[in-house]
Order: sequence, then structure tokens, then C-alpha cells
Amino acid sequence: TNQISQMHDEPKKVLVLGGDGFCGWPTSLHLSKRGYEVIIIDNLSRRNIDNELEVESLTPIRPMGERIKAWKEMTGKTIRHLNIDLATDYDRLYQTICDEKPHAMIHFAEQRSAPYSMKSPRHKRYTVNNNMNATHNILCAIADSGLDIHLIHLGTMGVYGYGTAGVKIPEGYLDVEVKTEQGERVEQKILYPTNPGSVYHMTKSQDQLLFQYYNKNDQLRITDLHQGIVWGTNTEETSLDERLINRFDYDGDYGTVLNRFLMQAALDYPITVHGTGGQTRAFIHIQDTVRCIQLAIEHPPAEGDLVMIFNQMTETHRVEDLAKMVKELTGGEIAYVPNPRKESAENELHVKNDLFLSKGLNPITLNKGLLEEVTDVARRYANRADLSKIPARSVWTKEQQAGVPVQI
Ligand code: USQ
Repeated sequence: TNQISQMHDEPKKVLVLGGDGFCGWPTSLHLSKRGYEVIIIDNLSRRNIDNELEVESLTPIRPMGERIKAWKEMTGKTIRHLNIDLATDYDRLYQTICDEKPHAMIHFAEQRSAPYSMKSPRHKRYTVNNNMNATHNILCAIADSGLDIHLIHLGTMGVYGYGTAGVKIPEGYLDVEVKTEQGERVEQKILYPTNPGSVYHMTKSQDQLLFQYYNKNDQLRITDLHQGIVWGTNTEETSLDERLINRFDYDGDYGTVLNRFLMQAALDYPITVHGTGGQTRAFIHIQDTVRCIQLAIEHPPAEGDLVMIFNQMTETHRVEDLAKMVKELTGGEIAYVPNPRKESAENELHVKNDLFLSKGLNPITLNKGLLEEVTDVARRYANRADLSKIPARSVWTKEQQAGVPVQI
């Protein structure tokens, strides 16, 4: 049934869409190291957004050509890069799939910041156009090629919403009992109802329907990874040489909560807790992200299976508890700032992650040594930080724009 493995001998070929980004780059190296032939497709949009926002990764990431050259020097392995805009250049995407006949495609190629997606109508529309068209073009091209390619998508825990009414969030599907017209009770398996909290998270919710449709209509094999907030910077491979270093975002739009706190502490900048810090979120270390992707490639859904959904997270924490942990570690100060987002003051979050554990993931959890490692990265490149870029300025509503805080 697998035409692909019959068409070409090992090594297995993977296209990493969005392979220049924070998760895509370390994944590309991890897979290349393990013998996969890696082709990165990336239009360098993340670097262009850095230009737009006039901010840079705290770590000095190198241009794509230099990254790939350094990887070749260090390991002898070749990674190719194609600059294709997946949202607009369907023909090149389709042709590349037909020419390369990859075994799997990993889709990281979406605008991933919630605050960026809420900055203005232009940013909302860009996020929707970019993310929805990229996902649809990829699905359409795989179906059109007739090749049996396993698509792995980087989704988000944010599709579930963060208030779960005491339910332990299942992996993608909810078993519900409904009454028929005759009053008979029947069981159904439905996608967990989505409840996104930003335009960005909404695009990932929409992605789920596109996957469900192409899986049903064209029997595409699809794995959707509902990932939590990633922390950490480097993996085994990005640590091999400074030219391979991963990006580290700390600004108010792209910096994610734990990495921001660690960086702020390292720079003696007050730790920016939004509101009361009562939000609970799911977390995963970047090293586990790349391991999970490898596990997902190695365990494709069988032909005819539904879209396979994994919760790609290893632990949950309250934002305020993280701030206190970082404060204790570094002696930093906490600053409670008005929440720029529209989110509830507090939430409970319980999440199932049995699938990855059953496939052999041995999770890395928050520990002092690792937290310190990140603080060290921040201290090392502290002179590159622009402190004026730290506050989160993107707000969710017109009221907030006018300076009135919202509470839900
Ligand atoms: N927060 C603070 N202080 C800060 C920054 C954030 O208190 O300085 C709070 C936010 O208000 C929010 C929580 O921390 O309640 C998480 O914010 P975040 O920016 O770390 O994460 P989020 O916007 O949810 O997005 C990130 C990634 C996104 C991914 C998502 C996974 O940017 O691509 O999908 O994490 S998840 O959060 O599980 O949906």
C-alpha cells in the first residue's frame, strides 16, 4: 500500500515546511541527524516579520545558507532549502511534491503568534490568509499528486480553549452520547469543540476541519499535534556549533511566557505576569518537540484511519507559579501588569497525553538545571536585547485600545 517506500530506497525523505522557524529548524536537524533526507521549504517570513517589528532573535541566528553549510561541515549531511510561499505559490508546491515524492511532510508553515495576529485588521487578515491558504494548498497538492504522503501538522493546545469544566482534555476527539429522533441513545466520536482565544488560534481550529475533510474525501494520512507552549532554546543538534543556534524570541509579540520570564530574570527586568497570572497552560521543552515529531513520523496512522491527534505537552503550570519559580531561581522581581489579552482570570487545565507516552516519550520536565541553561543563554546574549521591545502592546479589543481593561 505504501507506494512511496516502493518508489525510492531509504533514506526516507521529509519536507519540512516552515523549517527556518523556532520549531522547524531544530526538527530539521534532528531528522537529518537520524538519517532522514531533509528538504526545508520556507519563504523566510519569520525573518521578514522581525524586520517589520524591528526586533531580532536574542540569539544570533544565521542566514539559511550559512546554517545549512555549517550543518554539512559539522555532520557531513545535506539539507536543501527551497524558498516557496505555500499560501500563494501552489504550482511550485505541487511540482516539488511530484518531483521529490517525500515519505512525509511536516507542516510548521503558519504565523504562530497570538499577539501578532491581534495587532490590527491587517495582521488578522494576513494570519488568516497565510495560515488557511498554506494548509489548504498543502492538502490539495498532496491529494492531487496521488502519492501516499503522511502529513504531520503542528497544531496547538489552544484549539480546545483553556476552560475545560473539570474535563480531562482528550486527544482530539470527544465521545458523546446523543439521542436519535426515536429517542434511542447512540455514541458518537466528534472533534473536541473548539474555543480559540485569538485569530491565530482560530486558524488552527479551522485547520482541523480541513484535515477532517481531506482525510475523509481523499484518504490522506494525517497526524495533528496539539502542542503546548514550548520553552528552552537549543537541542542536541543546534548546540553543536554556534552557527546552528536556534532562535530565542523575547519580545511582546513572539516571546512565549516561560522563555520571556527566564530572559527577563537574566536581565534584571521585572517578570511580566499578565493580570493575576491565574492562567494555566500546557508546556513542553523544545528537545521533546523534536522527539515527538520523530515519533509521529515513525507511527503514521493506518490507511483509512481518522486524523490522528496527539496532545504534544508534558506538564501544566499556572503562569504565576512559573513567575515565582523563576523569581526563586534568580532573585528577580515580579510585576503584575494589566492583561493585554481577553482571557479569563483563572482556569483549570487537565490534559491527556497518553499517546506519546505509549510510543516511548520520556518527558523532560521543568527542572532547575534546564531553567538555568536558558537563563545562561539569555545572559550570554543580553547585550543584543532591546528592552523597549519587552512589553506586550498588542491588545485584543477596542476597549483595551482605549485603555479600559476587559475581564471575562
Ligand atoms: N503571559 C504573561 N506574561 C507574558 C507573556 C504571556 O502572563 O509576558 C501569559 C498570557 O497572557 C497567556 C499565557 O501567558 O495567558 C501564555 O502566553 P504565551 O504567549 O506564552 O502563549 P500563547 O499566546 O498561547 O501562544 C504560544 C505560541 C503558539 C502556541 C501556543 C500553545 O506562540 O504558537 O500555539 O503557545 S498554547 O498556549 O498551548 O495554545
